[in-house]
Amino acid sequence: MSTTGKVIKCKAAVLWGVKQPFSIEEVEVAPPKAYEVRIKILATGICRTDDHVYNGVMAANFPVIVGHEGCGVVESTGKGVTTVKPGDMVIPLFLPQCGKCSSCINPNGNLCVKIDLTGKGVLSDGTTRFTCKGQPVYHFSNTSTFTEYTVVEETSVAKIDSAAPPEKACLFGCGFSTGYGAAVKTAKVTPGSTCAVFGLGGVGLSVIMGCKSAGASRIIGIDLNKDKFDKAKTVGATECINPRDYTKPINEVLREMTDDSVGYTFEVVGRLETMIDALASCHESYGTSVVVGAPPLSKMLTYDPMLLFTGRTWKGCVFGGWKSRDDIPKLVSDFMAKKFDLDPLITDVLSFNKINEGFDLLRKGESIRTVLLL
Ligand code: COD
Ligand code: ZN
Ligand code: ZN
Repeated sequence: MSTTGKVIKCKAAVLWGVKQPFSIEEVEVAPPKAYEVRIKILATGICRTDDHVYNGVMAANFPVIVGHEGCGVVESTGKGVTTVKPGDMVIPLFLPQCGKCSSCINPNGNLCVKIDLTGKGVLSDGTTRFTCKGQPVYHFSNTSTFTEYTVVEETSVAKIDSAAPPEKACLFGCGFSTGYGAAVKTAKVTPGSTCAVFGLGGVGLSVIMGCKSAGASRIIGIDLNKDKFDKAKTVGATECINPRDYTKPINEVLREMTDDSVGYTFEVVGRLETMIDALASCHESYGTSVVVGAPPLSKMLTYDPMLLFTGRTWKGCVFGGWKSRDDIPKLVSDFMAKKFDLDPLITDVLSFNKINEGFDLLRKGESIRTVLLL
């Protein structure tokens, strides 16, 4: 029996308040309105940002359905939707691409104005499509993937190869694309270059994969936790160092190690100190340093402007710098063509009901990515 145009009752993991465990509830998901798409989610990754909502350090309205790294199949579409149809395999996008705003129009921009940075959690008509126990439940980051069905705007959906395996393709919704794009799209790492990556979590590992696929000759991984080194080498790091093993500042260590030839550095920790260390570690004349980690809120940085005066380039990126609807399908095609392997990033696969266990693994630092199957 077709569900088109009808309310769907299904399971979702609802966060009722800060630091309350995910509660698997029966929710009602309204049909998509005009320019909206209802998606059956098949798999979703757990990202640090979802935990930031749980901890109350990221703005959101409660109750809320979080999750923003998913893959699913279009169940139905609202009036006016032309770019996807029922049955299409899709990735919901926390960074939309409306195609009309100043970032979308400029070939070098990607920060679409439709991104929901303030956590208002409603669709463009100001309402939600989720209800639980008679109460509206808020959306998250234009996505909400911790549910069997979600509704998103057409501008927040990328149609991908229907043969892509959802339990891997979900990583294109956030972690992999963010790191890989920082290297290949934002820094534009060149063949034969030397790169240094600060922070070897899932996003840092994806940066390493990007540096490798761009043809870097040396990729140096940097982390305070040496347990991260083996995995980093598996995905392409040529060597790994721990700043705590040296008395000299890390930029001097890197200069000596590389005969002063670090072309690209990446900050993938989200700390002010490592942002400056990464900047100082790239070549003073031709080096580029990319801020990938989200900085702590309302914190200021002071730095010696001589670091830039000599010629360095300092940049940042959201979602790797990709134009989400245009570029994610191409990245998925590259994956299907075996240009890179996502398996090293997926440490755990659990059924959706075990979502709280998945978050425990993240909090203990034991997982890179946990994928939940719906
Ligand atoms: N020096 C070197 N390494 C360090 C230091 C330090 N001072 N401190 C911590 N580390 C290491 C940790 O040991 C860890 O291995 C790594 O840094 C961080 O990894 P994880 O596993 O905590 O996190 P990731 O890789 O999944 O994500 C980290 C980011 C900082 C990239 C992430 O939190 C983030 O800011 N993402 C980008 C923002 C964004 O686009 N958000 C939108 C949707 S998520
Ligand atoms: Zn994320
Ligand atoms: Zn836009």
